[in-house]
Amino acid sequence: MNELLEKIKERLKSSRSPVILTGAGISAESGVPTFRGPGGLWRDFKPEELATPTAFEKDPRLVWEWYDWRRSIIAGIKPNPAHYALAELEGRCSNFTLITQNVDGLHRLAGSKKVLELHGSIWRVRCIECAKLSENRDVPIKILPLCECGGILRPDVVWFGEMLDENILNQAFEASKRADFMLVVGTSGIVQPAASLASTGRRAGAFMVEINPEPTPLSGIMDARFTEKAGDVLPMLIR
Ligand code: BJW
Ligand code: ZN
Repeated sequence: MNELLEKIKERLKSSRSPVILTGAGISAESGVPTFRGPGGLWRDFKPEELATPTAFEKDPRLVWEWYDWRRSIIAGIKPNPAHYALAELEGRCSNFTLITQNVDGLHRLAGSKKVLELHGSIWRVRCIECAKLSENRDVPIKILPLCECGGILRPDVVWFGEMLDENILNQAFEASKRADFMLVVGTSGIVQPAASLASTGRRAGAFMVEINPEPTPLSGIMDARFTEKAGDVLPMLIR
């Protein structure tokens, strides 16, 4: 890995507008289950069966039980060296953009100030009647959680078939269009529109690097790949 590492370090150092896109794999070493890897299933459900508005309409308790399980795991863990490395990088680069698909809040906890959270936050809830947003860190959460207006609260995350926050998504695409270096960390690269940020970076001419032990549909557009874990590669990359 050493020769490759030195080359990528130079690229990163000379980059004027680096963009980092992260997925569940960056939090795996902290103990957060990924969606599609081993241990990614909860009671035999696929995320595609739970992370949808239809699933919530049909059985909000079931969906909340899944989120409550995930919240209880996340509440008890800490960011790992990969999160801390990215927080440190932000402090050193002026034009740095961190985009995450994760809802766990670990980037912020590690000290990252500017994070584009594409899929929302597991620590925010939203009323399905009056749309009021609030922070909620109760673990366990009272199922079903209700709003002051009597409406059911849902996790303020983006489910399949739902639109991403337009403002956040625009910022992510704008940064990817300007990127001269793009690092894609710990994502299976199958969920849209997040995955297309990588193709946008590629088209912009960015130097593309992937950190993922497994090959992904995005591997083909990479200039370089690390097959080691994010927590091993990232601290060395920024050192
Ligand atoms: C490590 C590691 C270590 C492990 N180090 N790496 C066909 C074409 C285009 C689009 C679509 C389509 N069919 C359907 C769609 C739309 C759909 C979509 O993309 N579906 C695909 C499954 C095909 N997308 C949407 O619906 C999106 N909205 C949208 O498109 O709106 C417009 C629209 C509206 C109406 C109709 C049509 C269009 C919304 C997507 C929302 C995704 N939401 C979730 C849940 C969020 C809340 C929550 O967390 O509960 O987001 S699903 C889940 O997947 C979550 C994740 O953010 C997301 C991505 O997963 P990620 O991060 O990649 O994790 P994994 O587990 O998949 O991968 C982990 C990786 O880490 C693996 O590769 C490991 O190898 C690696 N790894 N350890 C480094 N130590
Ligand atoms: Zn309400």
